[in-house]
Amino acid sequence: MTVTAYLALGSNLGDRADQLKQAIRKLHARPGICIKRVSAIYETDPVGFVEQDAFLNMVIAAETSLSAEQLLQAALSIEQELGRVRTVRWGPRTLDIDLLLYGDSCIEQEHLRIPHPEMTKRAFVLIPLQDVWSGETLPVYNHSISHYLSDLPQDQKGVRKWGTIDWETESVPSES
Ligand code: GSY
Repeated sequence: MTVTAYLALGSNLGDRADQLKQAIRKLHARPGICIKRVSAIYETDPVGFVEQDAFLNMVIAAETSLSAEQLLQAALSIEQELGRVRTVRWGPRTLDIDLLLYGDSCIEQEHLRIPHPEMTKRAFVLIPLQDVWSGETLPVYNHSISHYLSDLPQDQKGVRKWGTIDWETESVPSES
């Protein structure tokens, strides 16, 4: 049995676009994970700890035969493989992979909450999710992405399209 899972990727340290691309390639190379759709890349103003550089964010849809826990472990180990550096909590990071949705599951565990509890409050998640989301309402939340986006104040959006990624080839969009 396979499930479609949605993952959010973000980076604001080092070669941001290359790190996103490597993360997608590494996820796809893992047994039981097949990347189906990738959003555009968006440059986004930092949320939370605002005194840091802009992020590149994107969302990917993956078909997986892994459990949600196994998928989370794969994401965490890829963050480590790509040399995740996080100096300050909520601060700059080379790569962040968050599991947003796992089919229509609702999971409440200490280290794994699905759907991601903050996803409907973050334009840097909702806008790229729109690129790859094929359904109407979001599972468990039961409203559409545009419903949640229209609830966000304009000044919290801070999301600009930056480029697209061709993760299946060697070329990477340039940071300059
Ligand atoms: O939650 C992921 C890390 N993160 C981000 C992010 O990915 N993008 C933006 N724009 N702000 C963020 N603040 C944190 S923490």
